[in-house]
Amino acid sequence: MKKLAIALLLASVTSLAACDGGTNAALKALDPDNDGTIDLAEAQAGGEKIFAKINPDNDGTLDEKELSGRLDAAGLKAADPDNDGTLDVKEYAAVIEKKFKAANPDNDGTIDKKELESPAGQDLLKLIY
Ligand SMILES: [Ca+2]
Ligand SMILES: [Ca+2]
Ligand SMILES: [Ca+2]
Repeated sequence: MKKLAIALLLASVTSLAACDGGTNAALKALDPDNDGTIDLAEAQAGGEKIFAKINPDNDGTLDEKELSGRLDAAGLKAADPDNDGTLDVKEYAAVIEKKFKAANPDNDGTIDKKELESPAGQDLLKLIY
């Protein structure tokens, strides 16, 4: 029993460490001015890269399949005011801005590491990294 508890503990510590490493790597990649935080311009720059990356057919829009794992169907619907079932670059930038605001409760214009690790921050991260 004790062994199992230790194994479980180790497993959770390992996954925590992996998660933390992921956030650190993301922060580093998204923070070219290296001030330890992500501002909206940096978030949008990351978003542009992801948009290009997950749009291999290069038709200028992202459909539900291309967005899978980043934005669920409800998220797509909310981010799709013209209701054509896809996100163009403008709609994608708008949803990033919305999620950026949600992940920045102290409203200081930047996402710090702690904010990035919050559920809202992870939600934003899926769209920009
Ligand atoms: Ca920065
Ligand atoms: Ca649309
Ligand atoms: Ca902040």
